[in-house]
Amino acid sequence: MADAVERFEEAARALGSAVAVRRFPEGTRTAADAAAAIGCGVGQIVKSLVFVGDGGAFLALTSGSNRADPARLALLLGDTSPVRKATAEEAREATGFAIGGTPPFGHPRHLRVFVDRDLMAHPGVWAAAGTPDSVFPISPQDLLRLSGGHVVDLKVEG
Ligand code: 5CA
Repeated sequence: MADAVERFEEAARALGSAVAVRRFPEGTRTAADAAAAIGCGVGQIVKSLVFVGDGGAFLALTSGSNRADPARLALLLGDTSPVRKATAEEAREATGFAIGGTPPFGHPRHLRVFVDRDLMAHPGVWAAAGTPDSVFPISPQDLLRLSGGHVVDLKVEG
């Protein structure tokens, strides 16, 4: 099986983007781990969170310093029932990658994507590149374009 980073790099290339992946042996599994390894603010880490609503799985690209609010996400979708976090198995099925390494785009099938407005305030952000030890830098504008996402207010306030 091809390394998941190679799969992601190939998928990014197919979208017309050359990503510069960096690997950290100490691990980047969580936003805090990634920020510590990179030496950036945790708010600059993109959490690629898979949720499940009435219409199936979708993605909430959430700043590392925020929590995604399931009630807000349900409102954005127009769902009547609350959304829930995907199980590890559902997340892999939806994105083709395991939790902890889920990239924000380059998935085998189309997923609806919401982008946390707070990510747009940074000159650059970092996201997972397929594995729990890989990340790549990207501008928020390119993140938006390549993910096909929509900027929304999705965080838990307060
Ligand atoms: N590599 C880092 C930052 S680039 C990363 O992928 N972070 S993350 O936040 O996008 O992925 C971890 C998230 O996966 C956790 O915040 C949590 O929401 C979710 N998660 C972790 N373990 C499980 C699990 N067993 N089942 C469902 N979701 C999980």
